[in-house]
Amino acid sequence: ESTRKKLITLLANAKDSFVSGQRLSEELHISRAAIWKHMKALEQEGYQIEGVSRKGYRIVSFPDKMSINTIQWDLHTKWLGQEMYYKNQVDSTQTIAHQLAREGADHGTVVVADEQLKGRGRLHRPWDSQKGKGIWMSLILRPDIEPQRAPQLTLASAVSITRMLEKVCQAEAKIKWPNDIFLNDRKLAGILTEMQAEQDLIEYVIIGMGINVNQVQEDIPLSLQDIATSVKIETGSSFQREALIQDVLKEIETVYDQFMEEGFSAVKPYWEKAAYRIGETVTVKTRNLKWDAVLVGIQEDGALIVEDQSGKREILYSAEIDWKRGIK
Ligand code: BTX
Repeated sequence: ESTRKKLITLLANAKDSFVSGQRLSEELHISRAAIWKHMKALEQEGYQIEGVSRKGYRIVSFPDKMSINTIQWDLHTKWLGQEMYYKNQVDSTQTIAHQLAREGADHGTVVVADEQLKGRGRLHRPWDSQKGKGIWMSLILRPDIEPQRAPQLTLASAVSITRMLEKVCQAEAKIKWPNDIFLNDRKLAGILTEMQAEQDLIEYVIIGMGINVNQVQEDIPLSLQDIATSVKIETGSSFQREALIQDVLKEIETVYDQFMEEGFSAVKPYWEKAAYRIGETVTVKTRNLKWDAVLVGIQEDGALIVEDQSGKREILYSAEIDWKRGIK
């Protein structure tokens, strides 16, 4: 498995040039016959490989379908996603991640699916997870922090997603507290953080993220036509989902490490830079109440600060924000 990964890395790094069989065999410490067998296996996986005698091998095209190989060959993380599960079709990557975590999966384990049949958001709301179009992924984390700080990981992950979108897609996305990513006023991505904890100890946290990537307008379900969007719809370009996954995992790892070392205050400025509708009046909904208030920002611990017409400030740890356009 790791030889396969090294092989793909060598070939992928050479781009369009050929890599000689001799060089592959020296670097991987395997025979020429073994290399040939690996090439056949890669072709089975959907890689198109050209082999020319005396020149060597090169990758002509990567598989359309995502695979662990194509995600991991250019993944430059230290711990996040080094252990990875890829599934064609699942009910929800969250469910699989919970199961793996219960069975003892390592901190940093990642579950990716091409399609979810029962993708879910908060409060059991459904998350549309069409086959082949988006990133449907769950991360297993085992942070040594108090359980009440887990929501800060949602904010940190949101920051990471906006950074990836800016770098890779040149798209300036905004974060709607606490867990949504918006692009041009429509929902592009969502984060679902779930936790297993006992008193003061986090056993594990699952960060689920759904990012709409290559949907065109007709792919968006009727009920979401006015509220959802994709990178493709907004930028006009398609993106290889693997590349986005590689980058977002790298961003999350960087932000997470900083968060663990320096606390949430290290993440807060980045969050503020990407925050949506700060200073504007929105409708705030809690379990029993609904009122208009100005979004002031977040506290040092990530809680939301809102201010009503009389100037009275309130700190919210769990709430929904809405605005007149009727989003959500
Ligand atoms: P949320 O509760 O904030 O948002 C859910 C709401 O968003 C839905 O009620 C609907 O209005 C809208 N919605 C549904 N699907 C989409 C979509 N594809 N794009 C835009 N808007 C949509 C947000 O919850 C958190 C979603 C996390 C999804 C990931 S995917 C990987 C992992 N597995 C899983 O089952 N959930 C997470």
